[in-house]
Amino acid sequence: MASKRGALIVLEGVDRAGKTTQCNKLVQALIERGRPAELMRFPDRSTTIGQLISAYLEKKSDLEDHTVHLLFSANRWELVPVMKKKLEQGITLVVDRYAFSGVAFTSAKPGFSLDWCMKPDEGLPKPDLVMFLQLNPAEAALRGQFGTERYETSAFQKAVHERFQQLMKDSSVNWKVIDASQNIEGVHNDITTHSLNVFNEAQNTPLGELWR
Ligand code: NYM
Repeated sequence: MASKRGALIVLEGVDRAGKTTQCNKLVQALIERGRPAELMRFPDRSTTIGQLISAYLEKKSDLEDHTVHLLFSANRWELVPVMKKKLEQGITLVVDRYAFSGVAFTSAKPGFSLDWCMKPDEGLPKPDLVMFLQLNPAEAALRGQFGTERYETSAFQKAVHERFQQLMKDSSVNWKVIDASQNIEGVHNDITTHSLNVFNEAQNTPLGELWR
């Protein structure tokens, strides 16, 4: 009998919602429970495409808005073979941002529809679970100064937050909203519970295609 596939679990949210901390803690918790798990993050700045994106985010280069949107998407597609292989091997992937960040951030710019932004990511491996770390922009602001990368302003983050709320209306995606204003352990417990609940289903259904 073929071995059971891993689950594809994504964490999303506005900047400073605690995604990276929680992704690391979730990987650790899954491994401790005997479930092989690995962390991935997008953008993956280590590839050639990722380096173009990184320079753009660090404001070392300028890129036209459609172009950079397509680069973010290409950066996901180039990792798809690796993702599929790991999932087939039974490894669960915990992913720090995915296509939802891609759509929320670009569509927060003037002149970009959600529909246009979603197209390039159509057909990506579909997450079994997407957890949105909900933190309103005012609470995020209380967590200290924004960094210096592109998009790190409160006005832009507010627009991104609104786009995420629109994306979450799509019932074809298994969204769970997590209250990210709790302490780190509280958020972690919620995330772990949702993740463990999704395993059975993931193991017994083939990997789907996003937005198809
Ligand atoms: N970002 C991230 C996008 O604009 N589009 C995308 O497709 C993805 C995955 O990049 N502000 C933005 C969101 C963040 C920035 O992310 C870098 P991080 O997690 O800070 O490295």
